[in-house]
Formats: sequence, C-alpha cells, structure tokens
Amino acid sequence: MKGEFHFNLKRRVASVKDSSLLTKIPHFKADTFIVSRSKIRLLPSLQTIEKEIHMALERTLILIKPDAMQRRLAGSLLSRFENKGLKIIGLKLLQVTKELSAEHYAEHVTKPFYPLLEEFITSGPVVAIVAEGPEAVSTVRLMMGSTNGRESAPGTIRGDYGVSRQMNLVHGSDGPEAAVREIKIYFKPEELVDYATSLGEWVCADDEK
Ligand code: IDP
Ligand code: MG
Repeated sequence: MKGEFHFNLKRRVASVKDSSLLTKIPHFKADTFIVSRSKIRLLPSLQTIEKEIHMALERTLILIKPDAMQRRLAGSLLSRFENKGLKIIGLKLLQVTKELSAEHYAEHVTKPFYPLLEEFITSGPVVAIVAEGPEAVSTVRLMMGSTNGRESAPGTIRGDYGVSRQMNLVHGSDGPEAAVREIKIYFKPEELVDYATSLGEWVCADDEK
C-alpha cells in the first residue's frame, strides 16, 4: 500500500498516484487530501500511514534539575508541560552520577564551567521526563526560556522561577537528534509508555499531528 501513496510528512499530506484507489478509501474524493488519523483507522490497510504520521510527532527529554527539586517545584513544572498539551510518556526520579553527567553533557565536558555543572547536576535527585507532541523539542525549549534566568522572558519557566545561569531549573533537548540521544541515555525503550489519551483529539488538529 505504501508505494501507492506519496507522503509529505511535514505537511501531513498524502497524494494518491492511481485515482482508482480512491474508491477504496471512503471519505476521500480529491487526489490530495489531508491525512486524518481517525479516518485512516477506518481502513486497516492504511495503518502503515498512521504509523508514519505517529512517528512524525517528536519526543524530547526534560530534566527537572536539582535546584527545582530542592525548591519543591517538580509538580508545578510538570503541570506546565501537561497543561501545554504535551503527553508524558516517560517519567522517573533518579540521581545523576558523574558518569551519567559526562555522557549527557558530552558537548560541555571540556568547557571551563563543566566542573560546576557536574557538581550541580549530581547534587541531588532529578526528575527525567519524556514528553511527546508536535514539534515537542522546540516547544519545550520555548517554554524553558534562555539559559540565564535573568535574561529569560517572563512567562517562560526560567523567566518566571529563576535568576541564575547555572541553577536554571530545567533541561530540554536542544534538537531532534539530541532528543533521540538523550532519551536513550535516561530511559530503556520498555520504560516509555505508548498510550492514547481520550482528550488527544482536542489538543491539536489532525493535520498537525
Ligand atoms: P541550556 O540548558 O540552555 O541548553 P547549555 O549552554 O547547554 O544551556 O548549558 C548546559 C547547562 O550548563 C545550563 O543549563 C546551565 O545549568 C549550565 N551552564 C551553562 N553555561 C554556564 C556557565 O557559564 N556557568 C555555569 N553553568 C553554566
Ligand atoms: Mg543545552
């Protein structure tokens, strides 16, 4: 079935090469249509498309850092991500070791501030979260604000809760590739839970998923 359709996952558009195929697809009259996940479910042979679209949703790693844990802000911060409409598919409390810190912050280990960063991130427990949603990586980065809390816009997490460059409450993957790498560091595949939410249909439209 896959070869008979052309997918543009970014635009969530599928076009059918052979228009006679359209008769097999109820509800679709034009030769290009917006893929609706609910309609695709009606047709088992199109479930490959659903899988591809599902995979177009991004996952990102969030850490609630030791300063936020000490300040008992974990619940408030998790609520912000839930309220935004992101789906929590991984969640755990853990203590970051020096080894884990070096693996996570591999790009920073040679920087002058790394010893302080290591001391900070290993100083107490963190909550690790995997959040899923359309463009989840950049969405979370926007919600976090810039690195230094003093320079972060009000309304962002760092802008609302912090005045520090180092103690800036949250980590969020800075790109889709970093997200894949970081999720693997903190979570085994079986620790991520794939589930549907009944309100999912009301969080964003089919052509954004
Ligand atoms: P980001 O968390 O906004 O992506 P990065 O530049 O990747 O910021 O730095 C990773 C973390 O290292 C920061 O979140 C912060 O906790 C810490 N950090 C960054 N720059 C400095 C610094 O100049 N001094 C001390 N700590 C820093
Ligand atoms: Mg970073």
